[in-house]
Amino acid sequence: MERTFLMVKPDGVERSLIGEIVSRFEKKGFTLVGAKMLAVSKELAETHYGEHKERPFFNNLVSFITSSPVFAMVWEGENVIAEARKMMGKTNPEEAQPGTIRGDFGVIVSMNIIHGSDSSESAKREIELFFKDEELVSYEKTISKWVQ
Ligand code: RTP
Ligand code: MG
Repeated sequence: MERTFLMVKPDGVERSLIGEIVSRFEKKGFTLVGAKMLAVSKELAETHYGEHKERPFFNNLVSFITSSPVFAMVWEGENVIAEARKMMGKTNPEEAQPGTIRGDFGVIVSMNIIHGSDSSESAKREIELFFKDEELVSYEKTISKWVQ
């Protein structure tokens, strides 16, 4: 089953949007297999966003992501990488559609609430960067069939 790495960024944490965001992915039917609060170090931020090293916004991006804690998650499900990106909306909240996380809650591109892996290679790399194997669980939803 496919897995992706999602992260509520410092603005989402400070604005108390963790529950809202987790809820959207739960209701969609995806399975949460790992989650934690953490303060991202400068080194971790630079590695995570390494692909943007030469971009003019890189330093701002690193200082923003290290400015306050984040909520890191691993979600599992059918086509979850692409679906989560759809649910997040476009990078720039000004262009993100209503109904998407960035469209509903984001204001500016430098503070756009949530990160999500953009490919299976990124997902694998980012999950390994943020989580140890023993921090992730694997399970089937066997109880819910008795209560629905
Ligand atoms: P993310 O990696 O955070 O999930 O966002 P993304 O894939 O939608 O966008 P990406 O191109 O990977 O950019 C990473 C983050 O850099 C910031 N950014 N600022 N000032 C700008 O023009 C600009 N462009 C990108 C955004 O915060 C974006 O999420
Ligand atoms: Mg990206």
